[in-house]
Amino acid sequence: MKLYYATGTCSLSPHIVALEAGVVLDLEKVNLARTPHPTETGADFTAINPNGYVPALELDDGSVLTEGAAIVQYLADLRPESGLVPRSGTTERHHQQSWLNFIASELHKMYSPWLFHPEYGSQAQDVARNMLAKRLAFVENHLAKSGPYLTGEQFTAADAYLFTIVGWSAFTKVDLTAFPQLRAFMDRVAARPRVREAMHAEGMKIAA
Ligand SMILES: N[C@@H](CCC(=O)N[C@@H](CS)C(=O)NCC(=O)O)C(=O)O
Repeated sequence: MKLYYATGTCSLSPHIVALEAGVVLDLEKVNLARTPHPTETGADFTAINPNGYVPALELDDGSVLTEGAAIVQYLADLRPESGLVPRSGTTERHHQQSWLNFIASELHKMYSPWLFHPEYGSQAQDVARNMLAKRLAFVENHLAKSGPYLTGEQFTAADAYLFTIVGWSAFTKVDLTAFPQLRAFMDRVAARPRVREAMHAEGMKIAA
């Protein structure tokens, strides 16, 4: 299996989940700075994912699975004993999917593309930051009541995704000062050995 990734982007989430699950992946880096995006072996990434975005997971049967929320569930389901996602068909699994969808649609797609492209203008970026402040306050309250992780005591795929996306806050000037539970969550996840390993493998800066 091969994960197509770009350093520090949303593909960090499946990278973390694979390491936490003990699933061995080949990695192929995609250069998002060039269009169309080439991979590090010189392949045209749009031939792998026509939408041109990471993450994409090439399965052993040669098919390609896209969309981060689906990829993390696929990887975690390969190792059910890891507890990274609850068993399929359970209410707990539906809560996990609810979080993954919330992170994808309410957080991920609010940070990106809006806050990564100054050409959208400060008005659009202010709207995105205001909306994120509301959504992050919701996460803050939830962690205060039901933490330390999103679904309680167990670290899951949703936590890997939340960590990855909220990790963009400093770069995108999203202020986390009002969210102490969320900041503690970020420190907690950042301290996990497999999370550090994934970040190191991607060449990201790791807090001491
Ligand atoms: N809907 C996709 C979005 C993935 C996405 O936004 N990927 C970004 C990096 S975080 C990307 O590759 N952007 C480059 C591009 O769209 O050309 C998912 O949830 O996996």
